[in-house]
Amino acid sequence: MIAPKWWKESVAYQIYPRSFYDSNGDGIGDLPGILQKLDYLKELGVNLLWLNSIYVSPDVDNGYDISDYQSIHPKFGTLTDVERLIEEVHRRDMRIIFDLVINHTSNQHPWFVESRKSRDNPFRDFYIWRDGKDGREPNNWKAHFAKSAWTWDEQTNQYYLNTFSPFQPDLNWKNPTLRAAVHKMMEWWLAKGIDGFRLDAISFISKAANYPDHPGVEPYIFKLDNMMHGPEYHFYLQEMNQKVLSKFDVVAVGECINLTVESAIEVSAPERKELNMPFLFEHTDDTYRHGKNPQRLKEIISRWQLGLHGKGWIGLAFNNHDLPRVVSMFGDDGQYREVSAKMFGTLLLTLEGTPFIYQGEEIGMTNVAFPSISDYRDLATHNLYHELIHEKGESPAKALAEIHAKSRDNARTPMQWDSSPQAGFSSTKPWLGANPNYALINVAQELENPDSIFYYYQKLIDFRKANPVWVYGQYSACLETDPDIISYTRTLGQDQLFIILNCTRKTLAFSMPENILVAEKALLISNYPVDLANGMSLLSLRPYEARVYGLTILE
Ligand code: ISL
Ligand code: CA
Repeated sequence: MIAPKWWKESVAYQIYPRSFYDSNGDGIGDLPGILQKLDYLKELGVNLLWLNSIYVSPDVDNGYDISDYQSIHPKFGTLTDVERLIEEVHRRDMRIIFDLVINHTSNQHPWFVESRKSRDNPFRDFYIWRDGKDGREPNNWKAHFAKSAWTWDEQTNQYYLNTFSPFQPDLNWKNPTLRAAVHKMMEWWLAKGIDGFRLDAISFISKAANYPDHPGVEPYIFKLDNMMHGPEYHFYLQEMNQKVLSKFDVVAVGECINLTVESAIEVSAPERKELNMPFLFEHTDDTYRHGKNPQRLKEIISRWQLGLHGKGWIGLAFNNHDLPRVVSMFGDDGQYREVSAKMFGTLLLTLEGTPFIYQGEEIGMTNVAFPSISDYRDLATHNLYHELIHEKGESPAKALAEIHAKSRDNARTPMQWDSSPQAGFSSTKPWLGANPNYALINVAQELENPDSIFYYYQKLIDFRKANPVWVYGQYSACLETDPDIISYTRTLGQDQLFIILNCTRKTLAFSMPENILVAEKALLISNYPVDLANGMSLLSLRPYEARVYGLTILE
């Protein structure tokens, strides 16, 4: 039996504040806007909110370059708005966690402004400074959003390390004074009453000893190995747990990139006292790189469900602010948009791990295809476009097609509230254009339709909150060799769920797994009407059909 915890039983919802709801007509979503929509979220049933970064930032990377950890960016509101929001969230029996970007800061952060002034500045050692090697950078690491992970600084004739962009210098976690400053800031936030953090890029806080080159001949190599999971990684997490997290009843969710089952257990096993859960990315990374593939998806899911049970815990998501939309990347955003949205919702909410719904997922929002690169705002998208055109020699049309499929802005277009101009998100032109399909896909419409994706999610969430087997049940794979169907049971005591999901646009026949007793079947939820009287066979699945049965195991 797994130790029960509120954060295992929660259903989480990620809010990208900039694109959620604009309350004051400046085109940018804000905290009062979130406040106005809390009842909507309460109606959906989610009870743990994660807000993307809202701190003061020059916004080179939409708030993932923080220049003041203890102030709110004026475009989002004030500290008073935050306090009000925390209070109103709690009044509705929900919890709220904030994003925390502590692998790096903005280059405008006062710590960095000081650090770069002189080699003997008291803040010098808050960042990672090195001399060059053989007339070039200290090593061949490529950054996420730049050619080199090192940036030359003329003031002191040294390079600083930046895992992401030159505007995001990495903090030097080896320095105990820096760590103490970070801990103090975290404690300040927790004392304000937030219920935890999502820790951005946390696996990068410890680098391989002495910053070794990546093997290879190219001048800059993008490989994460040496940039993360360094020797002090677990020490830093345990210290943070002991000094900060353990003093509060909060949750810490890590964005731990390149995670394996073993490393997930290391960061989330309760006895190790590090984080509560890392996010699983293997399924999203795989699909992002190789395209839809139900067979690979089910192999990944099974391996994680079996490997982690009773040993660790995981955060589950098919979408976030860095990824394309789930219906576009995993499902079908055309003819089967609604059923495929519901099918992936069923998968998300019937696995072991805390589910995170990304804003708009509950209404089946899709990727966007803006006509010009100038319509995009994301730094990584512009970098990718530049690389495709100038380094790979692609045509603008081909480059744009790739952007349509992969851009992080797919997830960042304004939330579609209704069919009025700007999707009801704002009274003015938003910071990033709305997806033109808002007239057809929007919250108002979903709330009017009893068969909508929204109400289907609501039902799944209700089940999950009321039945421990949905949260704690042991996973066992069914129909393992079927290439198109994902199927499994979850078992807790005498309660069992049987889940069967058609991951394709085809109608498929299947045979009931032997251990599932037909007579005891009870359909709890499906994304199609099941009308046996009209000759429908229980042994065939329509495109993207999803069914969840609740069974009782008789002794
Ligand atoms: O989004 C990605 C690629 O386009 C990922 O590699 C992403 O950069 C990585 O998962 C880290 O993401 C986090 O930190 C970044 C920030 O840009 C992302 O929005 C954030 O989720 C730097 O802080
Ligand atoms: Ca606003």
